[in-house]
Amino acid sequence: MPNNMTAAAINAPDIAPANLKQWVAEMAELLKPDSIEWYDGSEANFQLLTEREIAAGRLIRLNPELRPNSFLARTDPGDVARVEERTFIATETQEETGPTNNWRHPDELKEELKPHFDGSMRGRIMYVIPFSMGPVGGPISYTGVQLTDSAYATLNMHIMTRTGNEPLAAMGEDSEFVRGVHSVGYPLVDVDGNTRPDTSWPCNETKYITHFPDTREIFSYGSGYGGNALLGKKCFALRIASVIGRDEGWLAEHMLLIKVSSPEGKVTNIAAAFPSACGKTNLAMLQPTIPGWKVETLGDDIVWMRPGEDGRLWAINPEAGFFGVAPGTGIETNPNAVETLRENVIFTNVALSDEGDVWWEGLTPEAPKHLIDWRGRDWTPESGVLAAHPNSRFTAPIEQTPSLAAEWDALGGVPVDAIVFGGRRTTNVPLVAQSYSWQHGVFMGATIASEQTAAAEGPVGELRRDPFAMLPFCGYNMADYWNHWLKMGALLGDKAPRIFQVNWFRKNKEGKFLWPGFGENSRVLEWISKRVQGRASATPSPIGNLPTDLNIEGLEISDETMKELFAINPEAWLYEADLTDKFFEMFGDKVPKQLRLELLELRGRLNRA
Ligand code: GTP
Ligand code: SPV
Ligand code: MN
Repeated sequence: MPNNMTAAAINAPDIAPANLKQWVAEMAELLKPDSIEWYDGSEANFQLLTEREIAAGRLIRLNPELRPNSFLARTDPGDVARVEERTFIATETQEETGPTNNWRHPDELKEELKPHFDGSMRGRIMYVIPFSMGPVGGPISYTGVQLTDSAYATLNMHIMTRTGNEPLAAMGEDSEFVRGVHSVGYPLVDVDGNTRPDTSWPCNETKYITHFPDTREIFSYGSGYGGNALLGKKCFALRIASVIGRDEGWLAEHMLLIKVSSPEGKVTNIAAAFPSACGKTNLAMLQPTIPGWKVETLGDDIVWMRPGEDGRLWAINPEAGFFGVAPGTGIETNPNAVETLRENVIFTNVALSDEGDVWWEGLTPEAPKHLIDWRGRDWTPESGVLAAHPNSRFTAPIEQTPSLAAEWDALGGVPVDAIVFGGRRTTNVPLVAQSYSWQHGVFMGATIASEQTAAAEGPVGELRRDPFAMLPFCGYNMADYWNHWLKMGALLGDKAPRIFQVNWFRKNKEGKFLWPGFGENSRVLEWISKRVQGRASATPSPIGNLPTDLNIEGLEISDETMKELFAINPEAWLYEADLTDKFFEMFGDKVPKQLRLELLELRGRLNRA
């Protein structure tokens, strides 16, 4: 690529706006790719890239009879999850990003990144991916453009977002867009022109997942995996969008979105925030076990919510696909997900069967006799290692979901009736509780703790605070974010959704789950729906209103277990309150006084219990 990029070399389609072409040219000068291709979002373009990747040995086509138009990718064993330690937010002051994010000054970070990105695409194709988060042209939607040297990332973006000519044509001259630059950091040609062969999963040991909220830019380097590389997802739709939401008066959240219908046809739309790998996809596709109730899928990972003209909170799922955790997804636990995966899927780090299909722990009760594991090695049930990586994933189009709600791509979204916070808690936290107010609900969300999962590098199982399930995803100071939530509540007034907390993961002394979970969670959804409609009853407890009429008909569960599921131990909770104090200390005087008041009141209720 010549240093002075000519208009022809940019290879831009006629419809591309001038400011976009200008930016692509500037970036190409830095990245120095061999060539530039604009992704047009068509099936033909998708096929072209899959064929290229198969020929290069970076993608395996699965048996078309068993899994049509589906593919398997195996990553480098060092590139299997989000890297929170290497995720940065760049703002003028450290105070803006707060104590839960890695901070850098924008100028310093750009300087630091430059040598890494300089020539990082040598010998490669740079794909230009225009995309829309949310339906193209919707009032809550936003446009982004990702530059990437990864065909894998491009193919995943095709499934996860609305890509190509449609969002490009809707851009208009000088319109705003979020700029995302992604490089795996494995150039095939060096400065002197020496070439080297590609690997089956190019990446770099040095990784940078960086965000510049003020200029709405993302620079991601060194990883090809998931949220590190699909820039529309966590980088844009959560970290950058949370800042846009703060400035414009809306919310960008790590939530699923479902439409729950009662037997009488009464609809409750529910948004729920659970940390990574804590059951969002499962709840989003839940098949109720209780007669007459229906749950329909709107989204499983990200929700954008904005007050509508009617004063209610309206929500969209900005994505168009699922990037879901494979292990534990089976016919018993999530039949809708299994059905969603029948074709047109990219699987990453799952096992390959001898028939050319996929397998992972939990797909079927019994493992096949022989597999190729996620690292490409022979595997048998006696191998003593996992066949699929614990954070192995599927990328599948949302439209393939049997439980998909008709409103899933409605331009303005759906009105939200209830917001639910959850986490993975072995102890203390009851199956379900309702907050006493919006303010108390924000306190619930702000103080959620959860046991860490394999979705990010780090100590699996360790209990950590994950406020609003947004710890790794909030693009600004978490205390300011709580304040933003409080302000949104004041704005919504009595039209604000009701707020609940749930926990499917409480265990007994023997370490067994107390609650059957999965489809049976519909019983909790029923109670939440009825509470919203004023048709269910509750009794106050120190931590919130607990159900007195949870429907457990047909469920084999002892009175004792039910008691254990809802037990509130004041001492244990007072200890948690002390931990909350410590947690709040991190944010100093930025913690909204309303939340300090809620903590005081919680302690009061616990001391009286
Ligand atoms: P991200 O995509 O990482 O944001 O996560 P997610 O919240 O969508 O995760 P997902 O739904 O894929 O969570 C999967 C894990 O949660 C699997 O290990 C499931 O077995 C487990 N899980 C989901 N629902 C339940 C439940 O009701 N009970 C129990 N015990 N486990 C559950
Ligand atoms: C999560 O970790 O919450 C995910 C997967 O949804 S990733 O897109 O990799 O962040
Ligand atoms: Mn997620």
